[in-house]
Amino acid sequence: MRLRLLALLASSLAAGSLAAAALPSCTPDTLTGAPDGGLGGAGGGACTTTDSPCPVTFHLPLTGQKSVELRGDFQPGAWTMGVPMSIDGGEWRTTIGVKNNTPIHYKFFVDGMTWITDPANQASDMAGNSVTTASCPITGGPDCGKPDAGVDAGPPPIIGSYDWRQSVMYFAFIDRFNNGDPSNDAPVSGIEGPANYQGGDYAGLLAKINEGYFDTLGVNTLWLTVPMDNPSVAGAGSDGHPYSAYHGYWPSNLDKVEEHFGTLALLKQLVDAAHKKGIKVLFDYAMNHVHESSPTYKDHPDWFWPLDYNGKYCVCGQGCDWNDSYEQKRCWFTPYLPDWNFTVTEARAFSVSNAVKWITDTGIDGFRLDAVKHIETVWISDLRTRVTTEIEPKSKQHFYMVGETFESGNRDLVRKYVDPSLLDGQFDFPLRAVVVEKLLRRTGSMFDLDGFLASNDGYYPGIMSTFLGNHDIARIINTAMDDPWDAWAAADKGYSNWGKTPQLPTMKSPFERLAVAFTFLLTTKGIPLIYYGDEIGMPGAGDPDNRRFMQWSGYSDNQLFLRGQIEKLGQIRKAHPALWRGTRTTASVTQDTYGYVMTDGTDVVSIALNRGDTTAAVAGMPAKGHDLLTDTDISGPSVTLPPRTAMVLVAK
Ligand SMILES: [Ca+2]
Ligand SMILES: [Ca+2]
Repeated sequence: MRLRLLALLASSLAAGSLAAAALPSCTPDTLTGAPDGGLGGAGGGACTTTDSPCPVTFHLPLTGQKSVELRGDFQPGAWTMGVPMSIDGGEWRTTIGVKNNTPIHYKFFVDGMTWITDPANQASDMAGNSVTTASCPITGGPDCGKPDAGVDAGPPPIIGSYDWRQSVMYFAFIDRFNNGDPSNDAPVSGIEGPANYQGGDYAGLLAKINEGYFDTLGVNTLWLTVPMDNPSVAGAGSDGHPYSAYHGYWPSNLDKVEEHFGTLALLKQLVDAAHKKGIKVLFDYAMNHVHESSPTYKDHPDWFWPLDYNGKYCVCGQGCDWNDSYEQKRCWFTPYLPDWNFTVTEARAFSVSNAVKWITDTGIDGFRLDAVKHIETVWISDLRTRVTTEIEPKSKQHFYMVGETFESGNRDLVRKYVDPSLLDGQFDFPLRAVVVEKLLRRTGSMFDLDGFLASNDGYYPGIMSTFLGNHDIARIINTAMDDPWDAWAAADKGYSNWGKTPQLPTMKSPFERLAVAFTFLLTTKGIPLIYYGDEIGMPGAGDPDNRRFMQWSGYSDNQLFLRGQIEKLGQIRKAHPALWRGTRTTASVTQDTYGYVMTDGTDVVSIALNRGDTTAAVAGMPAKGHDLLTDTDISGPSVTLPPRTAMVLVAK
């Protein structure tokens, strides 16, 4: 992790100095034939203005390079973090949209170390960068290019009146959240409690929506577990315990609702109730595999990869490799989960149609897409095309798709799918890793966090989801303890996912640290995700202990403190657009403190964090400020923070 951070810092410094030298004050408007400018900008009678993006394709012959990035001034920050080029035939290639009739300056950044000009383009500026100007024809009438009412003009493009950047998301893990109908509990025989159905259902979630639980918490977007019918059978887990499909990731009858959760009518009622409250609903959609009991598999075995791959028993992590770029797409997660082969056109069309039908049947607003790197990418682009042509013209809103690529150390792979033709965003695993290390485990210093953010703020061309915990990670309160718990240390102490598992901490400090970390998430861009129960610091080891049933009563004072802080932060975020769409600038950094300012026009909010266990001063804050968390006036510009606290300040 440390090496990775240093490498990123070094590369951004090198590129920064180059960028400064690369921008001449006056540049001749050089139009060259090298990149393929002006392709299809007016295709299909689309409205094209002088401000419309005009597509340009860049090429570089393949001569053994390991990686090539296009860098330049075509978008903010692209001299530091460019656009990765892909191998296509015998060349590296990428297509980007650039401003029409406006010169751009660029270079290719090869193997993460060498800058070269475009060999196919002789035009260059005085600093030695390649220069090109794309030209697309101007079409359309006098209203062409004017945004529809209510559309925010900020990137990325947003359809409709809802700006997804203002979402605060909550993962309601249906079986473990709230039991509103004991008649459908039906645990599967022979399975221990932690791996069995525990009774949560749509009726339970609907009750909490109507009670206003999410409004109070400042949550306006729900992520629900996979709704598709799973079989009521046992399957062997990798830990040797038999499991049920309480998690929803064993889809069988793809067009039916899981009966432990409720009916399609109830699910539709739940979505409608959420919408009445201004709450968006996302389903988890599992498209990598089906359960072997699925009629779809029985009827069409040729739609799935065979378990035998040239004599290899192609279960991921056994005969096939989780990380091999080919095998990871065709391997079976377990011997009872046949893996879709989406290179088969008919199979892909069937599966994409199934996903579209769930949208039209229920009126949901987005998908959380599971295990993205394990499916053929064309499935995602096919779904995006159908959503764009069939769903959005009717809903008049953008359908948000966020993916899961469980990669903390590979930002390029995470970013690969964040593209207008694929996903709007992904869960920001790399950012989570840094935030957990710096704010909860207190390793290194806050300079590390600042250095990471310097490159991460502009890294993804979409709306990412930021988070601390999820259903695949041991509960985050453990990591925030004075003596941070983690999987390997826990094993030393005799803890495991089954048997001896962590209890609710009795001291306040871990709850305070979590409140500081949530302050960071709720005052920076990205859609903050709250994993159910993290708002009250529920403890738990790894899967399945991180999926205990939601606690609804008997809270400790520390739990109420943490939830109260998150409720305040949710309301503050709602009241201050700077926190979700503003620009972040660093105000001050020390070993244990971090100050930054979020700005959106006249909305300016300053945030001070102290992760340390002693009182500390944070510089760069307003001279006369008001702390929205404690509702008190504060004198700056240096403010004093007690141990493990944060301030969210507006100028008075
Ligand atoms: Ca139930
Ligand atoms: Ca697959």
